[in-house]
Amino acid sequence: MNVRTVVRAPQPIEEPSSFAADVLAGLAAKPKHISPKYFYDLAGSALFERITELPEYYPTRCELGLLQDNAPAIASLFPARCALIEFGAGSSRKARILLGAAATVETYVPVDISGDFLQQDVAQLRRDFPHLAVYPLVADFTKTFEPPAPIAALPRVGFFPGSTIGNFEPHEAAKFLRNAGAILGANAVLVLGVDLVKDPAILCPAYNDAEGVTAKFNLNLLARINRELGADFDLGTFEHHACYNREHSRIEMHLASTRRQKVRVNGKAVTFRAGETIHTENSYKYTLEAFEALAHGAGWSPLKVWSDGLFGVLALARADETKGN
Ligand code: AVJ
Repeated sequence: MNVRTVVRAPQPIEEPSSFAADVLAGLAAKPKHISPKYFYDLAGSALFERITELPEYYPTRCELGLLQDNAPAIASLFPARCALIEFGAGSSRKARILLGAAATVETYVPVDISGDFLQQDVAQLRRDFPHLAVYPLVADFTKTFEPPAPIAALPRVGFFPGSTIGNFEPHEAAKFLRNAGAILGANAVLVLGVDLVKDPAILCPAYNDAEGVTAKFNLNLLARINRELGADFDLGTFEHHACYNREHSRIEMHLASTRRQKVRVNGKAVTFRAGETIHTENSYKYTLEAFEALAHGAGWSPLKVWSDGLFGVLALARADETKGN
């Protein structure tokens, strides 16, 4: 098989029409909401890259530092001749840190719902890691999928960086972890990045940066709906709101209508009260204890944790594999 070919999962992947259907359903709901997975069109992905470089946005810097400082220790937990499966691989920047320290990884499988992003750096990866086989896989990792046939016999290590797990409701995060266990199988290790509960004086500016990049990122969702669904959102009449909800340990992002208005989306009228919001994202923050308890309930035992107090990188093992240890 040509490793430059994107392998399509045999399971049904997300239907192209679901963006329109999801947006219309979310705007008809009370309160209005749209899934954060729709932030990441080309413009949104570029804005997110800029967010990761903002002085206020600490998670990416913290995680890269933890991965760099501890790559040999993390890699030492990987089984020999394993496959590294990355869930939601946008760029392979973080995986490269692990791959550089883990000669034991034979195959790298970046999994993403968007084939465009996957194709991008496969060629460069192969040049940088000539002994590594790369099998990009287009699949929705919130559902189950079959790993590519060439890795059928290899023990697997999962990698889910970026605190992307924070976008899930806690029960969905548990479901993801159980699903990852089924995909990764026996002897699996899972390396996860998790953003931690902290002083709102640090949390809030990370989602309300002085330059307004996060506001642009949030508002791009309306621009995308205008572009792709022929809607007529006036971006000048919506404001970016981000606040920490202590009760639920999460940052919430909303788009607030500054006035009463009517918008047309895909031929349908959507009305807004003055101040009414569209809830666009939850970014859950965990204590290490709370996250370990969640993982435990989903069949994973903590092997080791690396943290700088702001962010955590956790290595988990399938609970059945550590029994009796
Ligand atoms: C990619 C989900 C981890 O929640 O911090 C950044 C997305 N939203 N700024 C996060 C995001 C606003 C990010 N995650």
